[in-house]
Amino acid sequence: MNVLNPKEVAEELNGWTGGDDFITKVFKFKDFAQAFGFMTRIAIIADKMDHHPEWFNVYNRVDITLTTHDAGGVTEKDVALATAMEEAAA
Ligand code: H2B
Repeated sequence: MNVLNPKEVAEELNGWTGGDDFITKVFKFKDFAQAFGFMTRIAIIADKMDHHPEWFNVYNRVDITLTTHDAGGVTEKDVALATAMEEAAA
């Protein structure tokens, strides 16, 4: 799969930052239930996509890192999952 430039990818998304081989964003919710509801919806979508986030949750905050391990960088799969996250958090 084609590896993309993380900084260029991040610029096309809302609030994402590009690192060496990943894109990252901190999502903030009203409370834990909202954050975990988001994670639950994304878990189902991610598993169907066979593309899984690296994430860390504390209360209303979900720190997300997206990378395609098989490709060693950011790919269209990460763009698709990030876009699904934007829709789920809206
Ligand atoms: N998720 C992510 N983020 N990157 C991968 O390369 C990846 C994945 N590979 N989920 C999938 C699963 C692969 O390991 C399985 C065997 O299909």
